[in-house]
Amino acid sequence: KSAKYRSDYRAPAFTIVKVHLSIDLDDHATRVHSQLQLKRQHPGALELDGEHLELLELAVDGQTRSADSYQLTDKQLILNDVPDEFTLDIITQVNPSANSALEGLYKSGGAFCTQCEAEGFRRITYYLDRPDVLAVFTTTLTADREQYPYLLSNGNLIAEGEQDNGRHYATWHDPHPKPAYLFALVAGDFDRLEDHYRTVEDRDVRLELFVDKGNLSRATYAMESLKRAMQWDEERFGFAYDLDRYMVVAVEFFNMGAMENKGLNIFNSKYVLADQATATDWDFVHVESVIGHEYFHNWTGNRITCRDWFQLSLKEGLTVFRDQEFSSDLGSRAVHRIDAIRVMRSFQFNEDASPMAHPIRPDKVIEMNNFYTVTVYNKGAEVIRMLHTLLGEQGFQTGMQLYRERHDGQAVTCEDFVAAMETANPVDLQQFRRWYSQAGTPEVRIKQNYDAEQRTLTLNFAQRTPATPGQTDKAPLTIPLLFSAYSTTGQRILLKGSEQVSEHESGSQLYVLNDSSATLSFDNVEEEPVIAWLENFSAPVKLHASMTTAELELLLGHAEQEVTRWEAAQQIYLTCLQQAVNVKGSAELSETQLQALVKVLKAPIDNALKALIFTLPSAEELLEYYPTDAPLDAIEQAVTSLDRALAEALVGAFTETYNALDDQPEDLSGEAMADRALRQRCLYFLALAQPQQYDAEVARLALQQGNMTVQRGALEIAVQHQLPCAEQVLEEFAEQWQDTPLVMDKWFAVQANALHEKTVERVNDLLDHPAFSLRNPNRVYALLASFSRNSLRFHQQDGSGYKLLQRIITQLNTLNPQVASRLITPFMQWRRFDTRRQEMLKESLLQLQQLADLAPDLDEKIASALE
Ligand code: BAL
Ligand code: ZN
Repeated sequence: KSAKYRSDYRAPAFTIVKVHLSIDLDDHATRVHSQLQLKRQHPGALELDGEHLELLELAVDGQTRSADSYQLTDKQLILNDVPDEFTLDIITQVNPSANSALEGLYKSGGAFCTQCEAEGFRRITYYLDRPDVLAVFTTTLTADREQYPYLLSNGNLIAEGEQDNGRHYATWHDPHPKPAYLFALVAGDFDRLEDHYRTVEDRDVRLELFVDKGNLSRATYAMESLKRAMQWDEERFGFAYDLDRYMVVAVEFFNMGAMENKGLNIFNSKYVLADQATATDWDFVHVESVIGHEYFHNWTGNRITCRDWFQLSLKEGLTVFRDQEFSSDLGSRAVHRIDAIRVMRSFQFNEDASPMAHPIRPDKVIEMNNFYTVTVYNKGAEVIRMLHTLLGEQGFQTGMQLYRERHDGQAVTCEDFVAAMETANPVDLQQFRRWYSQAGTPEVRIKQNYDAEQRTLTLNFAQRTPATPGQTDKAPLTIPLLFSAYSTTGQRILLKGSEQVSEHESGSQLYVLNDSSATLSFDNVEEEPVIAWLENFSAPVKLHASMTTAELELLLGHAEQEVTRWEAAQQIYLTCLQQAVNVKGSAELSETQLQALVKVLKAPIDNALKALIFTLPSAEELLEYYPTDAPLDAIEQAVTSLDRALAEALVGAFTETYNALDDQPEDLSGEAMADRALRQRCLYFLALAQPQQYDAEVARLALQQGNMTVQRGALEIAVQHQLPCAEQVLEEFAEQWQDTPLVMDKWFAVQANALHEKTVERVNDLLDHPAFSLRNPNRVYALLASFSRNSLRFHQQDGSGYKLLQRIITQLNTLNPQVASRLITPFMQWRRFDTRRQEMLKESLLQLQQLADLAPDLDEKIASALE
């Protein structure tokens, strides 16, 4: 596969006005008759995409074409000699049962389903498989009636009926022109949950959720979430739903989380099925946010779509921002913000520092599937959030409305979005646009100077973005810095007198750094303030503000913004951890730090926030600070010793907190979830400090059915701390849940995440477990993606982690390249480690590169890693 460049965009010679698909579903030989109405837009041949297809017939305006009148390759069907407007009939055949890549049409369990984004439709029929070709689809599905009672596709059902051979058919019509990536079909036997929603425009929408038989009771939370999402989008963005039906189908085999196909979302079952017994509190949160995310795509993605795949962040960055706001408006804003910040710091900064670093709008792509990344999605959302910070809620919404007025029904670019925001607001976003074109994590340095005699405060700012592959010279970015200043007694102070600083609607003050260096001065400042910078993570940057521990303790105890308190705790931990790494010793917390933390535990603040404050930075977050020759052993010692130091010093406070919190297994309220999260953190530390004393309690909770948050949490503690009960508990838990794959995934993940040295061997053994299968992406993610993120064990000195993952990637290369490609991430940064590890990692990459039939997904990443 060759590289494509953003700058090479050309509109296609033809567009497709209408398409009628007749799909005769069969496990091994599905016949697809596609009738296209084509219309010329530019000179040139008609170049249709198609892969893994058997062409049976081709006719132009009803006249059969012989094989010498077209060119057929394994990727394209090219017709040169065609009229400017004509009808093209194509009959092809595919084998859904042989499709283990799960792109195009495939079987998931007993059902047929599709995944077309980004380029899966070309595995169903020859087509102009690109997002700037918008066609009106009519789809007729035919299948065996008994096996496949439900036949679903996009839009509205316009006809259905029986055939005399035991088969039946259904015809669907979607009035909204759409690109092929939003096409979907499902055929199968399901349990169905129905509800209704009346939109603000008075449309009665029938909502239907399809799940595997026997799972109906686990679908209600998703349905409630859907109704909340529909209402929220009307209220906050003014977007109402536009069809009479909205269907969601949950399937067992799915590469991604879910897919926003018009009117017919297809979901990975893990983001639909949830009840208290089998799903954790975070699972419920994820169900709500993914249901929201796919629903919000109806406007940001479907009605207004992408011109080309380089613009993916146009819909994904914006829709992630929207789903984050949805979760924050409905739940705890701070908790959701902290979650998003952790994703950025643990994964996106890492990607920015890797050979696959790319801007949120990439310039060069070989395999599009490789660009569904934390950069395009999560950094993309941070870029939208910065616009929101700069423009304010009202300005942002005015921009959104103009974007909609200008582009409804079109396939557009990121530039079109920024231009709408700019026209709708009195702002020049010329420099801001660099966020779309520059890769890498900017670093911001802030120095503070207080002259007590003159009572002046001087702040010096500098920004710099390190070079990334193919981009050596970086220009300064527009960086919104939210901040709050505090007196030494913890009183909020407003820094006044600078035109460049404004009061922001979030409650913080705002300074926008535009230049590579800048200075701000303030007169009449009574005392040297303690300043919390980058509040709410107001820009996706690394901040160096050299705060003292005393200043951080003050912010931990007094900051008005909850996220700032959490941030102060993280900085305290990180400073301890880095000191320990530097001396290759154990991490320690000072008496004042411990006291400050005990105060947090007793303070009248949200228990969910407390739980997060008592969640220490991971080894992966710490690794970010060591771009070369990463001291893995010292990091392991630092991380484990800090856990222990905190556990042992705070036994009393943890015991008191643990005993005071109620266990309310039935309650799904935010408050009950927060209590469970804090109880879990306390138990984690208590079982570490007093393993014998807590062994029985942990075992009891891990096996007591009723609330999966509690059960999984206890299981994790048993395994992580290798409590005496661990093996017994693992065995009995597996017996309890052997028939519930999504719960078994937790069981796999807990073992793959464990920091202790037996993990590699255990993961190896689990590959043979009857509940495991390489064919199901959820199983692979649970066991192997978890393991690939467990840096300390993956990089184990003897190289056994490397060998294990290399073996799996080799198998998945042919089975499911998209999933294989996700697992290769930890190999990419091989240059960051010591010589011995570098040699082993490089050898694995070289061996993978030699594979016969190496998938383009892997080829692109390996080539960039070795460049
Ligand atoms: N469009 C792919 C899945 C998602 O981001 O919603
Ligand atoms: Zn999305």
